[in-house]
Amino acid sequence: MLTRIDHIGIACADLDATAAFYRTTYGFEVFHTEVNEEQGVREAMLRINGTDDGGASWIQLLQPLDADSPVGKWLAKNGEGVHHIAFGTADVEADAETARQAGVRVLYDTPRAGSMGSRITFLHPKDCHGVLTELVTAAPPKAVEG
Ligand code: CMX
Ligand code: CO
Repeated sequence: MLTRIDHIGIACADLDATAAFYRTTYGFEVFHTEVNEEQGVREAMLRINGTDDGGASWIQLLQPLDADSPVGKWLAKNGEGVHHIAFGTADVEADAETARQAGVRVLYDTPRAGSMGSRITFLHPKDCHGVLTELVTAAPPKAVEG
């Protein structure tokens, strides 16, 4: 079951400059940055709010690692802007299968690595009324040691 807006993915040309805009204009701080080679991005996660499923909603700023990556191609065509939306779920495989059964193309046979240890897949934008849609299961909270 999809239970939150997990994040909105925003394609940008300069990650640091865009993160500075979000800090100066809205007061949103960068919570986490990482490079995801498989997805072809350097990214910054800005935590906006917690959600009543125990997760959170984020802004995901995305700078392409190269021009041939999904975000690189999209930026060249459209310029900066909203690239995708992501819904959160406790079970990305089950929700991907529900979408598949509904006739939507799911881009990956099995979920791949996303931000902060999450598992992600994507639904084809042409099957989603023009919106590239990601499904995300967040990593479990780390067990408290000691
Ligand atoms: N939103 C809406 N439509 C999109 C789109 C997007 N983000 N990206 C592509 N499209 C549309 C294009 O406009 C094009 O439409 P037309 O044929 O009408 O012009 C069509 O889809 C095909 O686009 P393309 O430029 O030829 O791109 P590809 O088919 O090579 O790739 C896609 C499209 C969705 C398969 C690819 O972007 C992909 O695999 N995305 C998933 C991975 C990803 O986006 N990773 C980065 C984010 C990582 C993260 O969130 O962690
Ligand atoms: Co995303």
